[in-house]
Amino acid sequence: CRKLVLILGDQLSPDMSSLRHADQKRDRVLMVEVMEEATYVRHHKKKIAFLFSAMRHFVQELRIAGWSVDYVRLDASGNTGSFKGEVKRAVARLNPEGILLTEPGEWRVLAGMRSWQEDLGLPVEILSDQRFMCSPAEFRAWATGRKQLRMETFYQDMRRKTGLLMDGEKPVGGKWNFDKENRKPARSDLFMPSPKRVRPDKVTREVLDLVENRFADHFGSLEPFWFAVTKQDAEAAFEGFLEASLENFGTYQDAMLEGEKFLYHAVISAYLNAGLLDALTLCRKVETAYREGKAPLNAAEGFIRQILGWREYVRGIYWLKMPAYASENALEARRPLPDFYWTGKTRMKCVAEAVTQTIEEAYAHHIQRLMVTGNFALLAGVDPSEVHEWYLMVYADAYEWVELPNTIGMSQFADGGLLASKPYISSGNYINKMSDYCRSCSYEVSRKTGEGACPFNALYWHFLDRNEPHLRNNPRLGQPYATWRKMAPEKQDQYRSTAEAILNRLDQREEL
Ligand code: FAD
Ligand code: DLZ
Ligand code: SF4
Repeated sequence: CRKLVLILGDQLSPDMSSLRHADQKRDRVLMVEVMEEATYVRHHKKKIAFLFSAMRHFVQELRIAGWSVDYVRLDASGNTGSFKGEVKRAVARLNPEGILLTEPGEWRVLAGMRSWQEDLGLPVEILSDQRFMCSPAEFRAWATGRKQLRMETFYQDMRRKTGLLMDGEKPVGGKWNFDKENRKPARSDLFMPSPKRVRPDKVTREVLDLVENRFADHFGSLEPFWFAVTKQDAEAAFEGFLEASLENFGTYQDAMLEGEKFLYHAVISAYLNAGLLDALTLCRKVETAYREGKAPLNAAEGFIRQILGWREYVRGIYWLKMPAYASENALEARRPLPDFYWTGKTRMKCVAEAVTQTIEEAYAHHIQRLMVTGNFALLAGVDPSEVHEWYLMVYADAYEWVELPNTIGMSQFADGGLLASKPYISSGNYINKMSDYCRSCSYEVSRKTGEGACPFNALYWHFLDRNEPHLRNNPRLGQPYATWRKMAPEKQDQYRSTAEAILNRLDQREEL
């Protein structure tokens, strides 16, 4: 063949730049299931199953569209287990003139590819990934010379660039951001839509058997498995969201309810990140729903901000700051990740709910990740690299380019405030306001200190107290620090000793 076109497992779109630059008649596509990618962190079983099944379905589509494809299954004889090993074997087999691919999503993989040209003795052409609306180079140009790299400013520029929700030069509705309207707690008697569930076909069943056999000791439940694994089903899932959930998406974006794993969230991140859905298309559809009067502006703007704003922004930060970003630890947090992140066995109802549904679904919505599991880890001083590894492992949508800035920056403040203007911390009060978890928790949210008090309460003050040298000058923490300083010394000591007893339990690996 002329060129070997390597398609990675999260590049499952017929519009990939690599395919657009290839010649169907003369070039050959290569896709590989490799142990290295399945185990560089020991991914949730559902994530591996989703990706392998989506890859196998995508190959069928490519072949129908006329491409010749070499597809290497995980259990194929001779599978070397790595991208490089498989490319090497394919080069020996097919003798191509060169290799063509779209840039990978992770620094680790790109760093490996940089040596291929020399090692294989062939030209390796790496194209930019056109699925994103802002390239790493554009983001770097945007970032250059700025004192602060705030998402909000970036997002406004992206609105102007794409014209999404714009009336000429002005944002639709006269404001860029309707977040203030998006903080309502939900009620369990509201009608809750449920994401589209797809019954596993023969291809998926085969993959489920493979994963059960080869990855039995990985985290999470494999079944029931209901993810979409084709573009068609992923698009249907998104249409379901537009019809049933978008209307309430904004209003209840920060809400949490016991037993409600999805609320009004889209549950599409795994599809989007793997290439089954296209980001700009989703945003345009949501804008159309708003313009046709099918969704309020706070919902449409909120959704578009997540994708056009946050998703593009975190990717920009990732490529701007890697590789150093992965080992940032501005607050010098060193505690190991508590065992209950793996088991869900804790008396803290909010944490138990978030972890249990993560085990079951490889999914938790944003506010669970940020305000429950992320918040607890931050308050308890868990080593951010352990927190990062957990998030990368347990969610079906996790790839380092999106997970790392969300964890290191947004959730753990380990970059010292590059991404977030203040640490996302809260006491039990906020969780109680936004959820109904506390009602059935064995801790008492209104109790601040002593036996039976909600652990988030004392840990909150302990966090501020112990990190004062790092945080005292943060303007957004002025108020809590003022409250802390005004507090009676005996009260402060009660908080300190309650928090230390909790941290001690963690260190002794006792139940919490
Ligand atoms: P919805 O709430 O319906 O939002 C719609 C879409 O907006 C999402 O599908 C997603 O593509 C995008 N989006 C929303 N928030 C963010 C964000 N902060 N960053 C990037 N995109 C966003 N998202 C991932 O895709 N992969 C990850 O590995 C990941 N790790 C995270 C780790 C932590 C600690 C935190 C706090 C957040 C993380 N997120 C990650 C962001 C967010 O939680 C998920 O995108 C979201 O929960 C996915 O569910 P959904 O499709 O129902 O999203
Ligand atoms: C996540 C993942 C897994 C589990 N397995 C594979 C695989 O076998 N083959 C493949 O091409 N890609 C896989 N991936 C996705 C890659 O890890 C992803 O492409 C890189 O991390 C770059 O984002
Ligand atoms: Fe979580 Fe505290 Fe509420 Fe229990 S009381 S659910 S630990 S916030």
